[in-house]
Amino acid sequence: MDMTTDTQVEVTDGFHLVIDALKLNGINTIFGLPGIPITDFTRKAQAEGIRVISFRHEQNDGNAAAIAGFLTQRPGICLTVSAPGFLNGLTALANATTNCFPMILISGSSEREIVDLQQGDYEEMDQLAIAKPLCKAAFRVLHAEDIGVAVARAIRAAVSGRPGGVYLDLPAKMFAQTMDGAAGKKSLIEVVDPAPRQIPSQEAVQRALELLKTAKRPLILLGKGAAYAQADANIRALIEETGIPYLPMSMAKGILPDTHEQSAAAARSFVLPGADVVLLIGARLNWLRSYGKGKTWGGKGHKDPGGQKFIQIDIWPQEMDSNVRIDAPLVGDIGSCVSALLAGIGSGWPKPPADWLGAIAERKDKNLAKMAETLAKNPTPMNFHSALNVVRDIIKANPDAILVNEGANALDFTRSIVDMYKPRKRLDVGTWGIMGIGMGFAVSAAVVTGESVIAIEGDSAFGFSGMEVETICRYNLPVCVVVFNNNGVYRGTDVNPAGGPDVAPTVFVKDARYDKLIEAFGGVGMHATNPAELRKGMEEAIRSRKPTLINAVIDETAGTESGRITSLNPQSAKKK
Ligand code: ADP
Ligand code: TZD
Repeated sequence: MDMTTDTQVEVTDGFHLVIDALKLNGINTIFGLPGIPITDFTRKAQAEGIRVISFRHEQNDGNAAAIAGFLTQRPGICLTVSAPGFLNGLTALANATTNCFPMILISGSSEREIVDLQQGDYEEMDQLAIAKPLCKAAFRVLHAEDIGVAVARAIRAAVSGRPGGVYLDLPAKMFAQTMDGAAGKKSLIEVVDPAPRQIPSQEAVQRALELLKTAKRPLILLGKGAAYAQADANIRALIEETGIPYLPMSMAKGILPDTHEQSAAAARSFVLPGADVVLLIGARLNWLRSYGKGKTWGGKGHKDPGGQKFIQIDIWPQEMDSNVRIDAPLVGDIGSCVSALLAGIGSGWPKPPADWLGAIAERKDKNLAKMAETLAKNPTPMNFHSALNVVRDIIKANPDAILVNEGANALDFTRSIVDMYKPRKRLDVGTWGIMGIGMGFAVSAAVVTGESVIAIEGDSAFGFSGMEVETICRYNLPVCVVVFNNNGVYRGTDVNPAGGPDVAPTVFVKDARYDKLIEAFGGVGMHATNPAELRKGMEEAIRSRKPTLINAVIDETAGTESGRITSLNPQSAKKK
């Protein structure tokens, strides 16, 4: 707050009211990138004790904000300049909304009068209209006295119900508006109970329990909503007390340790078609689960249901029946729903039939033995498996470390090979399979949790946010980036079908040295051509907590096009 010299009446302004409103609501970090009209805002925020983490591209601070929201259940804040900066941040806002991560994109904007008359202001754009279809809610504040309400609404919209992205438009003029300090203070709102519990109805709980009781081959599917909900102990109790096998989706890995005997992850293709009753906890039946039907689920044709009955726990009522019939919808927050189920099962709940559990165990043992054999090989050049065998050991020895992961093969193999031991430790490309989250997530995870971060990156994936290694060095974050370098998108072996001097569209510069990038900013670069070198580099990075980038040379012929989702590539009908 400033004191005016002439009247000695305390006045405040738009800058300070936004800062005070955020602080009042426990928001103490902003991920941003300065410029007109928000440069002074970043300075003032820092002066007022907010941690301002400044990035090199807004998509990355947007991703940082989104994952901060996932990790903390508080909206992560991304701050950008107008038009181009706003648009750069928008991908992250849309991705956060798609993934149900709470974040608020705050962008400065140009003068309303000029924008609306389209008179060509500096960075002119009707940002509010553009943001609206890509997020849960969008608000603009024209008067400083409305900041308190706007920030409160933005916070509520981001974290209540199904979490998601919110856009807050702050025109340049508004920052400088002044008002009486006491009135300004009074105008701020400390949000009470921003994400109210949503208790499921007793009938819905009863219906779910009755269906679960009839199951001969039950299965529980945990999604990233379950990780977000932070109901870890109750979810574990539900699984252990019912004895039902479970499958974790990618970012739900670690809610229970992946080595848990009830994990059916190594028997996924057996349990999905085999199950007769499936309990979904914070997981949608979207493309990642083959829409709950088709051959994956034991259906005859690709649109036929497999005959399972579904119980679905979700906070968003409209999620029910989005792909197949949900026989027992359980609408509410996961914490409340799971504890209601726990109360209902009591102590004498019968374990699932032994033949179901036995068949799963048999499948698991077989697949795990096969995997162990593959991991034990030590081919030259190093491939995904031999490299990931190292990462697997490192995470086992450092279960608190956070694993960020993107790429195609680099993603799919890591997900299936590297066991997670604790909740919310695996952060990845999520629902869209988006590339570019890597360094934003890594910076955020390190800043928010203080833990070591290991980012396993395909070389293509890394390129989307690679410049943020400077940010990692600048803030001296304990991040170890491992670039799985196989010379291209997917693989490095394509050739130009026309035979000209250009390389194929999926091919990069051969034998690039990504490790040199981080050295430019004072970080530690390493070059690893075999598992022993990779192990040494990763161990050293974890020990020293120094910003590190390891260029891990991977066989350029390893992997497949698009990893596990090759079949999603459309096929040309025309034969050449
Ligand atoms: P995954 O990709 O891991 O399967 P999804 O992103 O598809 O997970 O699903 C997450 C689901 O969790 C969304 O439908 C969302 O509405 C739901 N969800 C998020 N938070 C909660 C919560 N606290 N309580 C109940 N449901 C939640
Ligand atoms: N652009 C964006 C924003 N997201 C995407 N998912 C893609 C493009 C397409 N894409 C994938 O789906 S994976 C991938 C791209 C470009 C990179 C795969 O190559 P990689 O990993 O080097 O990162 P692997 O391990 O070599 O397969």
